[in-house]
Amino acid sequence: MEKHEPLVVTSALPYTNDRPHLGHLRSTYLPADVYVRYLRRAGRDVIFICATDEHGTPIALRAEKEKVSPKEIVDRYYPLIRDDYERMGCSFDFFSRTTEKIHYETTQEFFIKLLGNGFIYEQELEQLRCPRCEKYLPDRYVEGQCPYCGFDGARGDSCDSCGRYLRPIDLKGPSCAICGTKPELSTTKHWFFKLTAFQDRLGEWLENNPNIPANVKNYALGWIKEGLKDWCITRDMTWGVPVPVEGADGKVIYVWFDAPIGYISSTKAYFASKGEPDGWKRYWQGNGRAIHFIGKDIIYHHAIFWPAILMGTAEYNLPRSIIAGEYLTLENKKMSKSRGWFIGIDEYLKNFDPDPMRYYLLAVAPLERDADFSVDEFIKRHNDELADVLGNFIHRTLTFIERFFNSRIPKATLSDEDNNLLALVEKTEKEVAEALEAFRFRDALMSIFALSHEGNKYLNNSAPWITIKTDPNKAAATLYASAQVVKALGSLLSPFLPFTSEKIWNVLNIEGSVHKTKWSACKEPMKAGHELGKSTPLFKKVLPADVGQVKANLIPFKDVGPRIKIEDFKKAKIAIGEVVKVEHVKGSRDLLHLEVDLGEFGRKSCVAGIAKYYSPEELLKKKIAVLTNIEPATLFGLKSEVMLLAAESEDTVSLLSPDRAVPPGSNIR
Ligand code: B3M
Ligand code: ZN
Repeated sequence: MEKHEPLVVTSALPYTNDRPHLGHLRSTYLPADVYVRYLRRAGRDVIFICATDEHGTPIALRAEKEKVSPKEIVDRYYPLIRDDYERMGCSFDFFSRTTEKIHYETTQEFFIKLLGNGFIYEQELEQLRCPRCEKYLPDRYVEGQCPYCGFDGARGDSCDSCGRYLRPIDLKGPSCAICGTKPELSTTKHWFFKLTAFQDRLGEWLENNPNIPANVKNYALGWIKEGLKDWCITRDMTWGVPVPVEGADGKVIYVWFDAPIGYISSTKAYFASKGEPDGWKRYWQGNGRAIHFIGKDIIYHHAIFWPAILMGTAEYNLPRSIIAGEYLTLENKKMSKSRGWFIGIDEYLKNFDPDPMRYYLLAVAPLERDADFSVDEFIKRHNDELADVLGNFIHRTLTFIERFFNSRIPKATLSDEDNNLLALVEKTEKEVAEALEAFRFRDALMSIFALSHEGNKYLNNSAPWITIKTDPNKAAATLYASAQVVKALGSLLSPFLPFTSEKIWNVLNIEGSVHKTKWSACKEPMKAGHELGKSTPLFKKVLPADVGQVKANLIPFKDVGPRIKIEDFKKAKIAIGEVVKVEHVKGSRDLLHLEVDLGEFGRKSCVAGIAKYYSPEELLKKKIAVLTNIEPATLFGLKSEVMLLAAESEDTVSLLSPDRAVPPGSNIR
């Protein structure tokens, strides 16, 4: 990277209708923060900008469902979202909002500029309209099936399954997200951005840009090959930036047009707050460049729409790079806000410190690969790597110095072995810097841990607790070198574990904050005689007895619902029945008709929807659990007097059978 380029680093602007979870942190905010923290210390002219993305249908829909104004929703979430990230250590220089006046102005300027340059035009088009709600249905106001991949939960703006950008009229079998009604087509006027005009330039820009990583490039080039379409950038709704031309009443600018402009308007807001209204230009014009950190689901918007908008204005530089983090699963299952399967940042921080999670998320997999969060793995890495390798090395080094040298860095004559260890610091510093410049966050962190590992090995082999008696000069040299490695670790870890490295700085009794030092501080040894503070262990190991509690604190176990009394349960009469007759129900694909022998309760008829999972042959003679006192029902003209009990999972159904021989009619309690 050109060392003189002023850099604005951004992380995707979160929608202001929900608090963030670990998936967001991992894909976008954490890597951006690590990168910026490194660049600042490397002396680069860099600012880290974020904002909440406060327009769009997700927020309008949410407001509608809660029967409040969208403004109320965004005012509620803005501070929560910002604080969640900041409490995890994300060190934004400025965290703005897209409802700021400066954002409206900037967005409208973009619109007018592009209109003037001939890249925005007006067109009548057919839109979906809900006859029941009596309104047009933009974006997420419609749900249906993706025309490309067949995914059923696609929305009118994009498909979560294949990642494609969609229009409401593209959806198959659309329905209104508010009331479920089938929408009708109706004609209205909208403004379009001439995306097709940029097809070739975008392709060239992507092909020839070595700073765009492969995942982003491949997706984007693939879409370009499929052919781009002009892009409707206005919507029939009231929540958003007003369209700054005549005849646009009741319409606002599409959220995905204004959101990325938020990167620029937030930079403006930042400098305005510092009393330097023109300061933003250094980062977006001249030789200033932007680096956008995003999640992989919004590559289209950042690698296609956004650069095209910038090209169309011809007033700003194109992004230097777009880094797209892949997904995080939770215990190997896709995280899902709607199913409650996720770990919120706020929930995490109620019981844990930020750094162990930062460590885990960065160490578990490279950013360009999917990663999994597993509590067992989290505990294992915390114990083995943070506590045993890093924490232990630091604590032992410092307590030996406290005991043997009165807490002062000893004077030392270094042997080759000691010098080798110190040479490793220089090598590690280089490796880490190189990896970070190339966005290889995991590699960078692993290099630092390799150094810590070597430090541990060196300390064990040199055994200063023995040499202090046999060869005190050697003990002094060992602890001198180890202490310098402790300092190096404190310095090198600062982008990754900002709280821990500050603690290390404090215990080393070095003045000021580690985050304000130069990146090269790791190579500046503490002088002999320098007095250290008192060391306490940096990480507390999770003991086997505490694992259950850690799990309970992390995993979003489902609530079992309202409790019932034992008397209520006893009302259900459940017994073992033996299947004595089975046949398919004529005219139904799913149903089987069974006769079940329930011993003293007699033979009962049962109609069950298990034909997809069991053949009649499989069921015959099987003993299974049956609810015997359910209200009888009639299905397809057949009497169903009892109900079979079965376990259900996502893809199958399993009947419950006793695992020892018991006669039909045995009660289950
Ligand atoms: N508000 C969030 C998302 O789609 C969206 C990002 C905007 S970045 C300019 O995850
Ligand atoms: Zn799809």
